[in-house]
Amino acid sequence: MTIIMYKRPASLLYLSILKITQILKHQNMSHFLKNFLPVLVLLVLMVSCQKKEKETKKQEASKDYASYVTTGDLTAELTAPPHVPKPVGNRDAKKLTVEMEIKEEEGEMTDGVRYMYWTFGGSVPGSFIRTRVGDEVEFTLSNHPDNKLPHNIDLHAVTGPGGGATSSLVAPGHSKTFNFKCINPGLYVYHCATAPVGMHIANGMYGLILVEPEGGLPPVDREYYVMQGDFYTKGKYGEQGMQPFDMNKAVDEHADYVVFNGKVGALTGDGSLTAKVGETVRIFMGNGGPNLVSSFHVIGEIFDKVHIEGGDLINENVQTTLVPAGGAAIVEFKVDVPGTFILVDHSIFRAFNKGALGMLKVEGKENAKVYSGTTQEGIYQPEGGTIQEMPTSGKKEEENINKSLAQQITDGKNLYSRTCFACHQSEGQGIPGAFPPLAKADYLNANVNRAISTVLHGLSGEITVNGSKYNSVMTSQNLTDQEIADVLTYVYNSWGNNKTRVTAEMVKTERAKPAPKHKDIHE
Ligand code: HEC
Ligand SMILES: [Cu+2]
Repeated sequence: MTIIMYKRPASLLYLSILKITQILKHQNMSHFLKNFLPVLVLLVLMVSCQKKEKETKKQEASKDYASYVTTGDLTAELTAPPHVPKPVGNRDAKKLTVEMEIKEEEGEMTDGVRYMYWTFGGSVPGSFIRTRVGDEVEFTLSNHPDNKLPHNIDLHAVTGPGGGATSSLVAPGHSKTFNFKCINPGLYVYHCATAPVGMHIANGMYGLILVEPEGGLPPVDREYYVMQGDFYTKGKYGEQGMQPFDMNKAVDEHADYVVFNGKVGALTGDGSLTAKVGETVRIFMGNGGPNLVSSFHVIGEIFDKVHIEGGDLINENVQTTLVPAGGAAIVEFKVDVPGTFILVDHSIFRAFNKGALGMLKVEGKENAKVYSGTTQEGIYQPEGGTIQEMPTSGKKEEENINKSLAQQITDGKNLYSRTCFACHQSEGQGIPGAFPPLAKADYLNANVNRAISTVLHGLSGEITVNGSKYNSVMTSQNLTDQEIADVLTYVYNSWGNNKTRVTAEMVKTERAKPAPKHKDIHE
């Protein structure tokens, strides 16, 4: 009988019922009993056995950690992001002392933008806490005497009223101690739950607590702590100076900043995460909210494993994982090739316009089998063979060689509004944290050959423009010498720049030089 071949009892049962009803229509009852009753009995037995097996498994998983006996004491190591404390390994469950201090501290949201952060342990997100199932945590929450407000803590790893919030409300200059048992393994968010709760969270009062299973999580080469949060300021994104929290925007869920680890660029440049080719990276990814859900993605990587929502269930081969506000996920992946891998909230305007962008820099040997970069670039001629040359060479150049300055500026302006405008913006003002300004730009005015080279070959790596750091990628612009001369002449003769005139000859000289080497960027 073919149905026996199906492995899953549920579908088996369903198929047999189908079969049986079919047979009943055509044959008499005694025939049915003789042939199919034994099969049916067998099936029912199989299904009930499976059910029992499941139940015992479930019991094992929730082994009664509520009454699990601890051996010895330990003071928890707390770390600031992106670092995490040492794995628990196979240590026994212990009485674990956690001491955390709340600090209200001014910090930098992005270049020139100050923000008053409220923090657990002096960082956003707050200190990472690492425990194991069965640990009995003695948690002391201190509110620094310089702080202005009372605070408390609600840990999602706690089984008890308010997740600890009701026991931990503490005024400035005081401390509170409460105890809880880690009963369920998983990665959990903690946050302040003092009214107005949304405001305390919006100011950075969240972090992660990991409860490892017995024996610990499987070892990996690198572990990192990343947490997303959305921020609401009186001024728009990038508006300079001290920016107070904006309650109306928060209620409307109109975030000005969506960032990893508390500020724009926390995980770029010197803050980038690092790894070597061949290593396995584990990211403990949380989302403090207060409002937005994260579509967490690493450009150029696939998560080999995701502990969905920070729980036991593991999904494999995942491109983007959803991390809810007040939720978490553990993602793991092996890095196979070198390059810069970009961490984003794939609600993508948040990444490129609101700050939700980080970097993982991987060093090591190329592996052309896995990824080989551009292997060929050819001339594409959709109209057939009429265009016989690369557009940069020959006649076209000669035709335009005697343009007046005014003509160059007009043509350059035209070109600018077609190609550069999308990133550098209409008045060359750029976008803070993403695209450097070309208006009154010291970097541009300092070196014309460098500017020509940028448009010719593209640019990546850290640069400083008008005192602000940029660490992003400009792709090479496929333009002729004359076009590059025109667009740069337009830029140099606009918005307070130094009125340099760039000629096609200058671009030609620059093109003849070898192109600068760029780090490989996987997008
Ligand atoms: C897709 C977005 C994008 C486009 C289109 C683009 N750029 Fe850029 N540009 C950038 C980024 C990003 C950087 C900074 C790269 C870095 O961080 O290393 C940059 C840097 C520059 C710089 C050097 C920094 C400065 O502020 O002086 C110049 C000059 C420049 N671009 C000119 C141009 C011109 C001219 C065009 C149009 C022909 C253009 N760019 C088109 C993204 C872009
Ligand atoms: Cu608080």
